[in-house]
Amino acid sequence: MSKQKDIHLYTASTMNGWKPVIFLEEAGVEYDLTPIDFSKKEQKAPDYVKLNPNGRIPTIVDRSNDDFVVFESGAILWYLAEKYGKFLPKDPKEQSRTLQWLMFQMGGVGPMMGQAMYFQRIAAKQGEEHPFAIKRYVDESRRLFEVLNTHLEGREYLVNDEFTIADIATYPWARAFYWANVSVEGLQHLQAWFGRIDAREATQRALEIPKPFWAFFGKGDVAAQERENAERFKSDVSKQS
Ligand SMILES: N[C@@H](CCC(=O)N[C@@H](CS)C(=O)NCC(=O)O)C(=O)O
Repeated sequence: MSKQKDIHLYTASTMNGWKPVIFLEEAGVEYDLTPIDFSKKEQKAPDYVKLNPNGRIPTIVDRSNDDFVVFESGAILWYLAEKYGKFLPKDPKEQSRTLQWLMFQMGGVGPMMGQAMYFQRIAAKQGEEHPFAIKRYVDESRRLFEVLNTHLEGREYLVNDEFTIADIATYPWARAFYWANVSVEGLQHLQAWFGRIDAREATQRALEIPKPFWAFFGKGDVAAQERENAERFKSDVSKQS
């Protein structure tokens, strides 16, 4: 029997779910993976909620550290970065900058785009039409993109020229602008940053784990994947009405 890996990752093919996968693939760390199936509500199963009190993905268990459990994707990235000494600058100021952009993603880009996606791709497909909410979240996401664009002028990555966990956290969200219907027109520095990370083999490999969901990026059979996605969150919409 093959030896268990130190890191056991529970995840699914979503923007938050890909963050630790991108880290592990980029760092070349081997890990065990348990895919979580939303259509079966596995993220709400009592045994899983003991690991992740929020009932969401991702979660890691570090078997080499007394089965230490980490939930919240930003905290997972920070934990892995410290454990493996990767994608986190050593200099205290640079490290603080990394944390600032990580928080900007966790508190801004992720939640705003997440709601923009939810209202358009899930709620609307289940008959809940809320144009005011959609406009609010799409506009706010675009505003955050403009902040990223201005910051990225003259920089390769969010923290100067070093690929860090701030890029790992922000990329899967911002790159899914298509799915949220947020325009990136005129944002050439943001687009150039997309291009740089699009060219990173390990990151692109990670986007296929546990399985690809190309519709987020406007590719493949978008209508079919949209139906599949709306279906897996159907019960969330019916709970609201
Ligand atoms: N703040 C959390 C958010 C996690 C989250 O919302 N995960 C979504 C997928 S991107 C999820 O598990 N959704 C399933 C559900 O809502 O039941 C994190 O960053 O880890």
